[in-house]
Amino acid sequence: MQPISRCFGQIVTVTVLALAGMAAAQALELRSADIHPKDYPTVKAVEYMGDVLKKKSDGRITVKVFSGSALGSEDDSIEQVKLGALAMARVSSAAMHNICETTRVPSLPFLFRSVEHQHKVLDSDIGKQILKSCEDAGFVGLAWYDSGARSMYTKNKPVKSVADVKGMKIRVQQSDLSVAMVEAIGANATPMPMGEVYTALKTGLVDAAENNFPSYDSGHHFEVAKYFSLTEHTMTPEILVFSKRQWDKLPEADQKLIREAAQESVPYMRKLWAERELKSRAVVEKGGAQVIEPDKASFQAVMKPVYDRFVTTPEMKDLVARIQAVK
Ligand code: GTR
Repeated sequence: MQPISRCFGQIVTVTVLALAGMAAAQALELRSADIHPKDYPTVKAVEYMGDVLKKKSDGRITVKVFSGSALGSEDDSIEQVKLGALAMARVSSAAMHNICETTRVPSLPFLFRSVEHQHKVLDSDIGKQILKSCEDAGFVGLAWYDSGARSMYTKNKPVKSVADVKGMKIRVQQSDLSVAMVEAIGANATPMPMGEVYTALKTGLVDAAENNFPSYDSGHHFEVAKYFSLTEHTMTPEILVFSKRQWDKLPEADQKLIREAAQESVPYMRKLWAERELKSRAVVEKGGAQVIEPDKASFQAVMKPVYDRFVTTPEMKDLVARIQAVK
């Protein structure tokens, strides 16, 4: 028989170990992927969300962002999120187009009249409905982030109207809608991940690409395609998605904290975004890019086939009508 004192010591040790084990089990590190570099507004916004979450959970829940494509392309990280191997991914909502179809709506060409219009829509029930629509596909939509407007940039000649892009090979995001937009303007679409665009432009695999000023800058695309034509043909927002597989294992209280923290990062992101757009425009112009004011109406005039092809279900039609009605 063990002396009583030794027995007691063992009980204390076991209890301490058990408590430590419980604390460790509750500590939660959420891993998130982003293709953009560390200083990009999307990366900073998710890190900010992590700071908020850490505070709200007394240090228990943290976020680690893997930036700069450390976990692969956007399609790779979406796959990981779906499988539950990764908690979150910040991607362009275009990367979700073929996964949950209502995410196509905010990308429809010339749908938003302004940034204010877009913010109003995404902050409303419409934005929430679209975020929610990805759950059946395995993704909890947490937040919309800004991405400004996307414009065409070309290597060999400036684009002043839609006639100038006829027959051009244009890189697009890997989405049917992005392909359709380029077909509508009479050009040939080449879908590929963002990480391949610089080389594709440089080697002449494509004649053009389209994006916002910050990506045109951070991807160094301005060095190989210097004519930036302000077509502003789509305002595809960024989206932050959470793995439904991981989500369903979390206590409701934690789900609530995560949602709140994601929402709190939105105004912060918008501020960073507005600053970054101006900064990137200055950087690319200094680096030799020529910014052109094209005939935007000529692009808008040919987009009807895109609406006809993608706005087909009653839900899609209703969403578009409600967005257009937002003042
Ligand atoms: C950027 C967006 C990225 C990525 C990229 C692209 O504006 O932030 O998530 O989708 O465009 O064109 O692939």
